[in-house]
Amino acid sequence: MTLAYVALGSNLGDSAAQLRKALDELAHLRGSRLLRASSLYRTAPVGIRGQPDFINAAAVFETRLMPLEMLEELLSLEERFGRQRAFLHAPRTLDLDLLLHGGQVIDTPRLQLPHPRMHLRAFVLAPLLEIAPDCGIPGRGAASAWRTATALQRVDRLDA
Ligand code: PH2
Ligand code: MG
Ligand code: MG
Repeated sequence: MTLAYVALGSNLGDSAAQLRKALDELAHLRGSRLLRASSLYRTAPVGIRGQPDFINAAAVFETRLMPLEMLEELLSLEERFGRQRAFLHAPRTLDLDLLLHGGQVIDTPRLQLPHPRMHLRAFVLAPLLEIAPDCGIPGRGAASAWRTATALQRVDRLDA
């Protein structure tokens, strides 16, 4: 069994409701056990202009799925939530990004692990550190060490 970390995001429709529903679905992810899910966070868009705020969260699983199998499961869940890909970074009902899968380092067009930008994004780090304060990123060191570098990115935890 391997620990796998997933980032959730949405900025189209009722994003908070969609993330809560996605977490309910992820509790039944094939070959996996959802160990912990973070709070929801309202976050300023990063690398995108003129879009609404996002709701973001993170979850950690124990899984027997291989990384590409897990990716396929996540993409099919995005589709069931009506994800459209009109253009790069188009507003989305649900985005599920595989961040880490054990200590695996993978660099293929289909999948990169660890997620190549996770350490630069407060919307990933804040929820991730809530559920895994000691989380390490292969090749980057402690996730917590990157939080200061992202301190200017707005992330607000929503009330439970
Ligand atoms: N996702 C992106 C790009 N920018 N910004 C925020 N705040 N939240 C996201 O989930 C997000 C983003 C690409 O997937
Ligand atoms: Mg993403
Ligand atoms: Mg994605």
